[in-house]
Amino acid sequence: GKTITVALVGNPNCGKTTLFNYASGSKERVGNYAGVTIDAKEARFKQDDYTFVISDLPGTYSITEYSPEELFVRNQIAEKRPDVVVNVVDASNLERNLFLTTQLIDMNIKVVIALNMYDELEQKSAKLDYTHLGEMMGIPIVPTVASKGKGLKALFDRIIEVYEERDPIVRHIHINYGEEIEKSIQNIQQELKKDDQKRKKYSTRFLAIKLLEEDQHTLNLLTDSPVFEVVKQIANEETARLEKKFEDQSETLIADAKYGFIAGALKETYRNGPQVRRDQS
Ligand code: GDP
Ligand code: K
Ligand code: MG
Repeated sequence: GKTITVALVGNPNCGKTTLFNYASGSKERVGNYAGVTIDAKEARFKQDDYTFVISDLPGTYSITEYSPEELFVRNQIAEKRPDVVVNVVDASNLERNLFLTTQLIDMNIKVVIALNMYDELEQKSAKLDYTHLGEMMGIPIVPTVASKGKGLKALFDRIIEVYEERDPIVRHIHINYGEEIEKSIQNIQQELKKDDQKRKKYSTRFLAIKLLEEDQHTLNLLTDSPVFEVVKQIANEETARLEKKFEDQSETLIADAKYGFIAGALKETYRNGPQVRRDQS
């Protein structure tokens, strides 16, 4: 059979390690990464004809470059290139968890969302049309309760579908950053695309967005590129243009657009449960 490499990515405390242990039958206790060398725990297991090599990555709210954990996770995704990234999302904290998802969307990689803590959503009697939310993001969403092993068979079945490029939900969407930011992205991307090696290895849209965020790590990735000097200059010009026009940091503008996308998607798909009055309990 085939081997599929899978990386678990998500915020701290969303249930990654629980899912990892349950799926792989691992008895190993994976504690917090605080104070410990940052690494990825790896395990292997079979489902049907497939062997999964699954890794449990440190929890992060974002994949920028502000902490060693974030950089580690980013490199695991962008350089190690797992076949499928499982974005573990805490269903009881959607808005915050989906921020990381918007960054994965920019990276244009194969993603499946494990909508974990689904029991907590049900307890609140909240309603989420996760099929529609998945359609809007181009990412299949599978509800799971990792602590009870619920939904995990369905999750790995879905990973196979995505890996084999048979999943009808999967499509590459662009988060719309608004006319001006899109113009800037395009100008940078146009130049980046002249570098065949980089365009094969990375999503040029992701690189362009990161450059607009003045991300040093991305600049470092490009120092060996024949278009480096030109790209750097265009990125500086575009960043300055946006910051002047909107009187805000370009990184903030991009984050605002991401939260706008999430708010719009949840407005269409999420309904809060009825408020419970405290004095009744
Ligand atoms: P990680 O930081 O993402 O690795 O999260 P952990 O796997 O350490 O889980 C954090 C906590 O959430 C633990 O107490 C788990 O037992 C609990 N947990 C994990 N999955 C679920 C779930 O689906 N539902 C509920 N209610 N709790 C869960
Ligand atoms: K929790
Ligand atoms: Mg963990």
